[in-house]
Amino acid sequence: MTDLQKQLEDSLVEGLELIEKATDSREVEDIRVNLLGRKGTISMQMKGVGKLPPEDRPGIGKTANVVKAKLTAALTDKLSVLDSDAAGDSAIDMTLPGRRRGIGRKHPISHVIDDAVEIFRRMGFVVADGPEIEDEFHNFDALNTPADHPSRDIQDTFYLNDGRLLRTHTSPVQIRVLENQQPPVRIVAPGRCYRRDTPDATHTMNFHQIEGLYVDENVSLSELKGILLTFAHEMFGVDVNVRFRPHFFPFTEPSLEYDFSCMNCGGGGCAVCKQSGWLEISGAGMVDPAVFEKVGYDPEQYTGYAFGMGIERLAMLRYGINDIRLLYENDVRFLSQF
Ligand code: 2NL
Repeated sequence: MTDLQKQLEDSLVEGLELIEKATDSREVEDIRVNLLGRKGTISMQMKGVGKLPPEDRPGIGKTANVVKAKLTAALTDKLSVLDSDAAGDSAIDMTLPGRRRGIGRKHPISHVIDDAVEIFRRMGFVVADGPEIEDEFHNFDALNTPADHPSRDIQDTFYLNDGRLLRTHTSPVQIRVLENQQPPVRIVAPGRCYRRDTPDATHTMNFHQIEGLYVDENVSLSELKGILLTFAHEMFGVDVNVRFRPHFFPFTEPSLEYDFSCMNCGGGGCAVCKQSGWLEISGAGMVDPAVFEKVGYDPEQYTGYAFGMGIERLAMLRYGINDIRLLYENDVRFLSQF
């Protein structure tokens, strides 16, 4: 081995050692210049090639190329190791402002349900809950709804293949409570209901209802009116009045529909109440004795009132929403207003 060959190989070993110990990219660059630069160790050593006998020259050239290639590879590897270490540090820029996370808020339907429940809770009602998939007995039969009643039609109710159905109101929740509890019963049942409607500005195939029920000895219709009037005052303000109109439901007798005086115009007539001064809210009545018999209550001993309310209807009146479908599109620009 020639002296030059030994010098080149020593330079390689020393160079690799230096590269290994380098701690930043500037140091690596200095090592590169010192070894491989125009005036670097390897270049200077190669100047001696010309003085060698011609037969030794190709071997030295080969060694020099191998040494250069190994050093270059070691320099590149070191730089990429230092780079990825540095990336780990610079990913945390302590001077950047924090990223603000959007704060979610209650859906207007949940808002109205929570407020309605709280109002009824203060009047002594307890919340009851039950399944959304129901059987015909709890959704229809126990509510004295005849087998040929139009609401049972497949055009109006979603049936499952096994004969069960998606509840069309929350009344079955109340039926289940009556089956399992003795009077006095004073409950509200808020929840999701399903009906086969064609969606438009006032209908969706699923909607929310809150129903109330009070059963005891000597419960009267005038108490129902007081409860609904108090609810109207708490939900819409003390100027709102309530009126009853006669109606028919299979599960109540007598049955009625009730209206709130228009909170938009104070009852004088406007576009919201279609100039009538009144807004139809929902139905109510005294529980039909046939319902008491279905759940094993003595209809001679007990009376009770029941009422329903559409949550979406209340939300639309409260927030001035003119299309029910807005409540189901989950457009953040809409939802962030509540
Ligand atoms: C409506 C308004 C109503 C009831 C719901 C009810 C519940 C039981 C017994 C008797 Cl367990 N009635 N609920 C009563 C009247 C009206 O909802 O317009 N429904 C068609």
